Amino acid sequence: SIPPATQAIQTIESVFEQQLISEITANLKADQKSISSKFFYDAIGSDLFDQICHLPEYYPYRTEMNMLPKIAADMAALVKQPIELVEFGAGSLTKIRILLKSINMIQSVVPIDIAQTHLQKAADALARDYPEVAVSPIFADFTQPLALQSHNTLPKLGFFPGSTIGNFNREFALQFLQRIRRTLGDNSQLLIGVDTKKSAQVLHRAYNDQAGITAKFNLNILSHLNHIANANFDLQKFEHYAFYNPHFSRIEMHLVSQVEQSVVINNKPIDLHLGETIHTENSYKYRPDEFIHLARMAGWTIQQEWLAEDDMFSVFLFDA
Ligand code: AVJ
Repeated sequence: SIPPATQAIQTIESVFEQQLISEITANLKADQKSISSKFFYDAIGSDLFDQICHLPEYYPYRTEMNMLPKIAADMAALVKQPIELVEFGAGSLTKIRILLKSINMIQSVVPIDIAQTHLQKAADALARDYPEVAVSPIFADFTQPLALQSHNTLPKLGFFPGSTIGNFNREFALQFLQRIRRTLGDNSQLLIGVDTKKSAQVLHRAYNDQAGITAKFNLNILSHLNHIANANFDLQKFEHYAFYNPHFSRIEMHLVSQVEQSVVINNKPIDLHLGETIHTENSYKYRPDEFIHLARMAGWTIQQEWLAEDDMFSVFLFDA
């Protein structure tokens, strides 16, 4: 028979899954249908995202990566006591590695990500390469409140690169920044990468690449739902559509229904009209002063700011 501890974990997991499925169906019944961006990241989606990062049109990843060695060197001079690095949405841990290379005061690393297998592999590899650093991955949806069961009293450095904060609307971004300030504690700092406002054409191209990888990434969210929410989306009946909405300073990604259709999800039908869209992602862009203002409203004090050439990307260090 199954030992009690295992049973308890299974119960928690299925409650978690049921909550996710209710959330998914509710959003697909709304006036403007939507699927939360966090569902992009199944194994295939995580791989496709890594491919997006290496596309010529997708400047945010490349630009931030080119900034990080200098940022890490500047940080190394600032960090004079042992710290714990906590990354929200850690993915493949490529960026953590750049920080570890320069900031030798990082004694412990807590990467948080929703893509379990992807993170487990990356965390194992990191632990092998840095045997002196404690690596404690957390598999969680970091958009939900989350307690860090602190296994030490080290001051925390929060790390939220890649402009993932751009997925949140302003209200939720503010709430998130407030919440992680509480989670990380009074002594903490936050290093965060934010994409900037720029030419609408440059933005448009970054989400409409020639190779069609972003389209695949967008469509793959449907195949992920087919697996986790018992849905029957036919990917052939949807088209990738991404555009810059200057009124909200955000890229919007949608999936446009190419026909009148009915999709079944968790045994319930969802009707889609020809041309109706499912909104899958927002990617908000901020002027540096706007973002500093938002962070200040959440209780964070600006410590240092790094801007890429032509202000293509921004990285900020805040004190709690
Ligand atoms: C991971 C949220 C920063 O918004 O640019 C890339 C995701 N979507 N191409 C972004 C994404 C389409 C990316 N973030």
